[in-house]
Amino acid sequence: MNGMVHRVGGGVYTVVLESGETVEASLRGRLKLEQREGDQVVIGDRVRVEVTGDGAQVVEEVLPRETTITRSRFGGRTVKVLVANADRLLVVVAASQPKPRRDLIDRLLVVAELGGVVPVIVLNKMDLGGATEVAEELEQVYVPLGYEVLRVSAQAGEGMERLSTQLCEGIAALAGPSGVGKSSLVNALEPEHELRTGELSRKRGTGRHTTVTSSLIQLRCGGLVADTPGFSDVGVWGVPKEELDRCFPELRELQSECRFRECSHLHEPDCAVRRAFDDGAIDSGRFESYRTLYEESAA
Ligand SMILES: Nc1nc2c(ncn2[C@@H]2O[C@H](COP(=O)(O)OP(=O)(O)OP(=O)(O)O)[C@@H](O)[C@H]2O)c(=O)[nH]1
Ligand SMILES: [Mg+2]
Ligand SMILES: [Zn+2]
Repeated sequence: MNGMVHRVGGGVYTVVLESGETVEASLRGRLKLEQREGDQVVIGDRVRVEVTGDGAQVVEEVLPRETTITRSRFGGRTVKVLVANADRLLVVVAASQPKPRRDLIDRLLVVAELGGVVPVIVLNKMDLGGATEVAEELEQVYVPLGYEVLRVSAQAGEGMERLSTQLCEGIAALAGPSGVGKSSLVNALEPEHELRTGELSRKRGTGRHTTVTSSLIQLRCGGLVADTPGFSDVGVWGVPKEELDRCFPELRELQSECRFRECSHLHEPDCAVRRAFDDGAIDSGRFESYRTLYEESAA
């Protein structure tokens, strides 16, 4: 019978079957081998589970993934799928404590674009001082690109209505640095899940990696949400350089007007992107993110 992996840990795969039943399964030998080679079975994977002669549940097959959310560590040379088949990636940042990092937002937006997942920027901790200015700055940059920016506060309960439209349908994954309130947002929406939330480090104002494993949480409102451990090193290892511009909406729409088809938009003549940049039509932080990722990505 087919089902979806909701939790992975210690070689045990918790699978919710189409019948609604939850089973704990192990992997078939062949899949274990692939696992060792780096292609892991992850939460959100649709799998076929069979019962063996002695009554054990075994994952026999992983069905093709529709979307992926990957993580490649900054500077690292491996790519790991974090969540399969997600519909949305909620890029969660805090208005402050910790302050949002534009470069990290851009990296996560690229991860979403690459994996075929719709990104939504969630700005939490709107209850803190100075939050409105931070929100306006982010909205000014990202809304014209077609990205939604949700202002929320897990603490004050602000924006929960709009957050629920993102979380209560299909599969959504929460990603962002430690301490921005990813787990707190799920608790604010449905307290019964009692996700562990953490204190911020007083010295650095950063989170302390309270969530350590990812799992899919079945929300009462109907959606599935993947709460992932916070991370702030997102690389794009494995992304061919010439595919990077299609991950930036403002570059994507101009690239066909460049003289060269494989224009890097960094030094070629007659480049529509550079022209737009010089005219002030492309945000400099965004262009900087593109340049940095271009230099980092595979040849
Ligand atoms: N002021 C304020 N604090 C919040 C808000 N949401 C979360 N926090 C606090 O931020 C801290 C971190 O919250 P978590 O929910 O554990 O953060 P996380 O993003 O899940 O962190 P990791 O699991 O480490 O990745 C906790 O002390 C929360 O109480 C908010 O809307 N406003
Ligand atoms: Mg957490
Ligand atoms: Zn160009």
